[in-house]
Amino acid sequence: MPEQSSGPVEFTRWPEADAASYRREGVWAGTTFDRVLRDSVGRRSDAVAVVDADTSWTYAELDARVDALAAGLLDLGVAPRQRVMVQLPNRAEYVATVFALFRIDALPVFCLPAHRAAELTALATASGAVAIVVAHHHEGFDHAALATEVATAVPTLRTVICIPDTGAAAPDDTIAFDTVRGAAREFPAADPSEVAFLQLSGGSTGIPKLIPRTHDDYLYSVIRSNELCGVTEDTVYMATLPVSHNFPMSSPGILGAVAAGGTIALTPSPAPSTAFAMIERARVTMTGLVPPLARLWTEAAERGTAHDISTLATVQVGGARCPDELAARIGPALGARLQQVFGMAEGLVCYTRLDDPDEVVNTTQGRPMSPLDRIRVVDDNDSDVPEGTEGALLTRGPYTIRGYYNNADADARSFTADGWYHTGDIVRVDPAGNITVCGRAVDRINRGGEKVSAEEVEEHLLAHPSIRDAVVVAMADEYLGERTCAFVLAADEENPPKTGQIRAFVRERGLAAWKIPDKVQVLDAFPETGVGKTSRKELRQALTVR
Ligand code: OOB
Repeated sequence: MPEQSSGPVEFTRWPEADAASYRREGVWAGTTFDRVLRDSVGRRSDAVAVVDADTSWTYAELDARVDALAAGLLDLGVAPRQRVMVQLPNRAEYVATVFALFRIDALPVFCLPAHRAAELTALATASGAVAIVVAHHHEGFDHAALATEVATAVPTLRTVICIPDTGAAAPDDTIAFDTVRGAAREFPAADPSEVAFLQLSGGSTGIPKLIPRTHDDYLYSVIRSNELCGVTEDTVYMATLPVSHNFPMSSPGILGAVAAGGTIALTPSPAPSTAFAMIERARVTMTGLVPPLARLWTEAAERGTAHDISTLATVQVGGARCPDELAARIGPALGARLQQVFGMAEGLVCYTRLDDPDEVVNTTQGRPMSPLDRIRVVDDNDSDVPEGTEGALLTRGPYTIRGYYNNADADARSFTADGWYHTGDIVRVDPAGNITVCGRAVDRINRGGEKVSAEEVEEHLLAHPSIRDAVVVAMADEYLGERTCAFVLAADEENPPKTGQIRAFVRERGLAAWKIPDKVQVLDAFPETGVGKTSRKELRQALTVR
């Protein structure tokens, strides 16, 4: 069903009684992202709001850019409540674009620079986006060409806005980012209880799931994160991970920095050499990393760095399980306090507290940030397990969604009738309430924080004419935690497909690089469970016993 490109954005609301109590208790503060920015501009106009590799803007400068860009977007025909895909790398224009969309009450759709044709086409179609904002080349890839191709395929997507390469013109069929400027005017006010943007799900199914987040619910998570992480106007938060991820976006992330009137720094690359230089230049106090990156930084710092990274006070690690051995090394190596973050784009975010004992910080993933978060740990029959026992984590609360965007099938799988979200994670909770993530219940592979849906990759493999069946499973990996292995059955056993060809085939279908199977193995048959289903468990085990 093609999604309308304008009109109200439907979503599953919280039950009225819950919403009323969240408002009464001031948890949902009734403000918007635009007002949060305007407040910080009012208080901190001359303070530095955004720094990247070659830019530094004060709050007043950011505000002026947001004003001009917002007006320019309206002049281009982007209307309130319409969706606009943002596929920009970590650079200052990212911040201006997202806040300009908030200012005109349009909804950013947070895409990642690694997304390719398959993902962007699916996201454009599912969101009904009318425009996409890209930077021409990033890491050697032509994003303008890709965006133009996707716009040709998806009828609603009519405008490609492109930041040209330095010194070059914007390519044909795109609108140069800098020309999207309009005269100041009154902008439509957003409703705090409505959807502010569409976030992407880590996903365990073939179809991308879009996550509708309201101003009220998301701002609560940002403000509460700020309190808990000690974010103030002196904080310089550096987005090291791709900033569209929920983690650097809001936990407390760049939005936390803006809400506190602090500074956002954006590093063009997470590699220690580049990132450490940025820490020194912007006097970064806080950042968030996935475990493989935390290992790279830790090892680099242990070897010794010429850069002064002594301003770094808090280093967060999340997105995937941080090995205890690594956790113990991060703080001493980087000269900062470690904070583990276990969160999900659907809502719930858990933190270790800055004053927790080392034992808790180094071995658990913390506890929910809000006293209003509710969690349950259940067995296969959805019955609560005894405290301290492993089980599947369910959650519900003031900033956890009650349904995906326009996706009844996914809702039926992921939410109980009374609104609990099935996180797909297997956890254990200790008597103090701290959560340890032990594994996952769904077919999702966590490749160093980047999630891979087994089903999504299997669907692409099955499109190969020489493949009769395919199963994608996780294989343990020292560095990334997990990598992907695809087991396939040949359509013609005399003529099995070559494994290299299969990987090239998946890449050519336009999948993000992190989803290309790390390993492909052709089998004669799949092991089966007692009821004749393919046994993923046995396939996973086959990988570990070698
Ligand atoms: C974050 O969000 P998503 O939506 O990309 O992925 C959520 C999933 C969780 O369900 C869990 O399986 C895994 O990522 N995860 C962790 C973890 N943090 C996330 N598994 C073990 N240990 C951790 N610390 O990844 C995300 C969103 C907000 C803040 C931080 C991470």
